[in-house]
Amino acid sequence: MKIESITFHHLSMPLVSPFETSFGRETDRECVLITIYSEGLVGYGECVATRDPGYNYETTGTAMHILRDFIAPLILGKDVKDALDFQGCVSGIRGHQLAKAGVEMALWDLLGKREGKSLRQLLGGMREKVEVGVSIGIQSSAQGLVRSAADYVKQGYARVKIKIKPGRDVEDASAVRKEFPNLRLQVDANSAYTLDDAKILKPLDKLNLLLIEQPLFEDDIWDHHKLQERFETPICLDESIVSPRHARYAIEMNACRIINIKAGRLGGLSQGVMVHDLCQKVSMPVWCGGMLETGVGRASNLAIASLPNFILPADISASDRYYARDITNERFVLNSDSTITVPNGAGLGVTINEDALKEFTLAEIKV
Ligand code: OSB
Ligand code: MG
Repeated sequence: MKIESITFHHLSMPLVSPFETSFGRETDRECVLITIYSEGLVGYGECVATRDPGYNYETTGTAMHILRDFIAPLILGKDVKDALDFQGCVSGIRGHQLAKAGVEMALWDLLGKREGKSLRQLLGGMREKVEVGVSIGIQSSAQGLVRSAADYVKQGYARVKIKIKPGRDVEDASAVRKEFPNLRLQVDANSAYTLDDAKILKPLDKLNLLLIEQPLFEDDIWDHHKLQERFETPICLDESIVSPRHARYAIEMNACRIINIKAGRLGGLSQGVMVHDLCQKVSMPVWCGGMLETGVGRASNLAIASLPNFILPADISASDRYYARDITNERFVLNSDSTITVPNGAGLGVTINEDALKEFTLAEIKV
């Protein structure tokens, strides 16, 4: 596909309620919408970089810089055949996975539109709907957290993930478990602990959790291996797995029993599928993580989560969990069986609401 021009929209969208993790609190969510024009078609991709370098080192600012000054010049005017061809084009750029992944998503959208196939079909997904759960941020109190969890359970979410940090961990998780003895429950620390202070998490082992997500440093794999040896509950890695190579390291080191797949963190959907396949070979379950995506990224997450080894429920909630107004005309809703339906249209299967896009745009660059 000949890449004729690209637009980058730096967006800021109000969240329906603040989202707090061990690394900070967001009331508005920033990201970059990538629009690629090619042979009469338009492809969209979402770069899930955040305003602050809290989840990883990338931000919407670094992403705009890398996208405009380094990635765009490598593909503009070129004939990019597919995702792997694109990965070859940008292989000289170290890191910046979130920026690369946003462009790869737009290329998949174009490929699907050209071939009249959905992203799910292109990736080899088999499910028409995906089982989902909700991710709940840190609340002002354990009682507040229980109320929030109760609200989501009532809406029909059959799995809940709660964010933890030192001082807000065992007590919070125990309070939710006490109220919901049979709820599928998991926790996410976003790298807030050291191996030494993770000792205090030991009581979590008695709460029948599905998994403990990313307790230790974002660039660590080895200490997670040591921690996994001391816990019955599966450790799940998120931040630490930034490529299929890292997934192999984690598997070989027994650093975790589950991997969270985010195409963004891995540098693209193609890399996400590779991690999926690698884990499937060794019978390690995976699940699809989220980054508070707009309808664009949400469609992409649903497509990849339809692959067979996505065994645990995804962090893909309904659109209204985060946004009163979204940039897509399509909104995702929760089905009564705690699933969300994977889009069927060509490519991502979503269209852009230009008025909403305008409303949320902080800056726009066209190359
Ligand atoms: O660690 O999974 C994470 C959101 C922003 C950054 C990191 C994470 C998250 C979430 C939200 O947990 C998942 C969602 O999109 O609902
Ligand atoms: Mg996580």
